Amino acid sequence: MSAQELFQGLREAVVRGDVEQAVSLATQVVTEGIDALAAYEQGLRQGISEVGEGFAREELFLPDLIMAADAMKAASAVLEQEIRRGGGRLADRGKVVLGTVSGDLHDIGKTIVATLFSSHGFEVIDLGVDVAADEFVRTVKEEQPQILGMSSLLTVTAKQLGSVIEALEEAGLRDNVKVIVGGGAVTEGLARAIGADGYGENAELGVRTAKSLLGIDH
Ligand code: B1M
Repeated sequence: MSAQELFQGLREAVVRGDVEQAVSLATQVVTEGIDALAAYEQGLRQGISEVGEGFAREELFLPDLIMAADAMKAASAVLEQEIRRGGGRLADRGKVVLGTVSGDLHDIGKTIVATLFSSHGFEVIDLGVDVAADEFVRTVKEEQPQILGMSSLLTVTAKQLGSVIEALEEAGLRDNVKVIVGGGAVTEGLARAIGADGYGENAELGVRTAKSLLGIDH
């Protein structure tokens, strides 16, 4: 199977919510030495986006979303090992605290962002999902990361991003850390409006933005 056929197969497996097929194709990507990040973006991510669109059009329902997410997570776990593999050899680039904001339980995108940061040599503290502003602030105070990364997929929770930045300001910590935001509910304009330092349209661009803010070229 060519790389494109594998990507297409991954996309379809996510749409069908076929965990077994998704894992089998992801394993094939790894064993055949195909670019795992490309398989993630052009295969899995395309599939889950299609499912999201079907859900928005009310052609698909919550159980479809859950099955697709299960297939995506299972196959991602296989690809993530490969994406992370290069990272061990890199110099220590600094510390990143990551999480999905309060009220939001979506973790697939945030997890790939965590994987990519670690593959680029960063130490990652992943706080998970539904992270309250005071937990972000407490962790920034205790861990003193160079980067705070936040994800938001729901329009109703996007305002939390700005609340965390305000809470950092109130705690006198805002100048100690660069804040990067991303996720389906976030745009570059929103990032600018709430005073974030950077925005990642996808995981790769998020990490690239973080590195450029820290003055790391590549
Ligand atoms: Co929900 N969901 N969901 N969902 N879900 C969306 C987000 C939605 C757009 C679907 C739709 O209507 N089209 C919609 C939100 C509408 C809105 O607010 N605008 C929605 C809804 C409504 C809901 C519920 C309310 C449904 C309900 O219960 N009636 C509910 C909310 C639960 C909650 O959070 N409180 C809900 C639940 C779920 C599931 C649990 C079933 C499941 C999540 C499983 C999980 O994450 N463990 C789920 C899923 C799978 C989706 C869709 C289909 C896919 C999300 C995803 O994983 N995308 C989604 C539709 C869509 O996004 N098209 C949808 C793939 C992932 C790789 O992309 O997370 O965007 P993403 O991450 C990207 C970039 O954005 C970027 O990099 C990643 C990789 O390139 N990025 C960053 C992300 N974070 C970043 C941080 C950075 C930088 C880049 O720097 C720090």
